[in-house]
Amino acid sequence: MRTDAEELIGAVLDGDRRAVARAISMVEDQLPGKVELLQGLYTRGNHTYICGVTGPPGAGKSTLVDKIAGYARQEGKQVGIVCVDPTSPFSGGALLGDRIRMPDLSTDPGVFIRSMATRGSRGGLARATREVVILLGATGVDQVLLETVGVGQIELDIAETADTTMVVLVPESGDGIQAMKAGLMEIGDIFVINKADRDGAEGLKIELESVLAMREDKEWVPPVLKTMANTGEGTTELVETVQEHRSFLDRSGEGERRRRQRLAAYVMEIVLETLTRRLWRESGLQEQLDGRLDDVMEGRIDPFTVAEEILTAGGMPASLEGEDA
Ligand SMILES: Nc1nc2c(ncn2[C@@H]2O[C@H](COP(=O)(O)OP(=O)(O)O)[C@@H](O)[C@H]2O)c(=O)[nH]1
Ligand SMILES: [Mg+2]
Repeated sequence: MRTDAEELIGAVLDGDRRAVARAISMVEDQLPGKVELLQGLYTRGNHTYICGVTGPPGAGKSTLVDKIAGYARQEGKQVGIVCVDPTSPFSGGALLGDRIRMPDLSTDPGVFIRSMATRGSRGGLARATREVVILLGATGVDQVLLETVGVGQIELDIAETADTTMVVLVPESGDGIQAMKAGLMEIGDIFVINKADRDGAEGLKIELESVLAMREDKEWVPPVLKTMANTGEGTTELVETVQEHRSFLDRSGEGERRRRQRLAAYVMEIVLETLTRRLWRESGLQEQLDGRLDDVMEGRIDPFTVAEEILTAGGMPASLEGEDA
């Protein structure tokens, strides 16, 4: 007899929309059975190509994603779209907004769109996003487009889930400088200057290109393209460039290298998270820490000694120095 989880896995693999929605809720709400579900789906979703689209709020990321997905649909390919916008002040607001801006796509059965709610811890958001991407990948889509706001470290962590990272900027005074500060120059494989109808697009292009020329990766020099997402101008070239990068990742081995690194980090994260949870919640060490905190506060004992006590109580070597552990 098939279990509930097996049934759900089967339905998600078939691309059954209601099953996909249910599976996503399981992942987002951390419901029981989530792990079994992801285990079943992982081997199918493993190699789905992920294109990240990141940049400041209002740069035109959603409009571009809509266009890119539209091209894939013209070729008869299915697409997954995941939008993460932690700067959105209303829970659920991002979904509505994207629905409004993606009127064709939200009713197209070949497109799976999901906006991530900003519930829970921000680290939890990165984790949930990664898992939703795995889920959508498993439905048999050709690619997953992952929109993130490139503003902080958590957002950069999410962006690292992608195979190709597209950085979207607009010609506004200081936008290039902001991008450099936010670490976007290091992570971008393709740079897009959107709203190229505005003044300063060419200047920003030259500025970006001079910074990118200093990057070490010689095999792929990130191109800088100009687009007007709302009219579609330049988006054909952009889609071609994304395709070129996708081919480059395959043929150079760079895609495999990135995936390997990502998966190692992912497994380590799962182990660490589980260990941490067990240690604090299930082994009574939280009480141990709480009981010692006053002493640390008042300078009667140092944090290192308390950490050693906790490790000993948890049955681990107490030494805080690395080598002999
Ligand atoms: N003038 C101009 N407006 C654009 C262009 N691309 C997008 N927009 C508009 O910019 C606003 C923000 O776009 P959106 O895709 O939601 O940005 P996001 O926050 O990066 O996802 C919307 O009103 C778009 O219609 C463009 O190339 N030129
Ligand atoms: Mg958006």
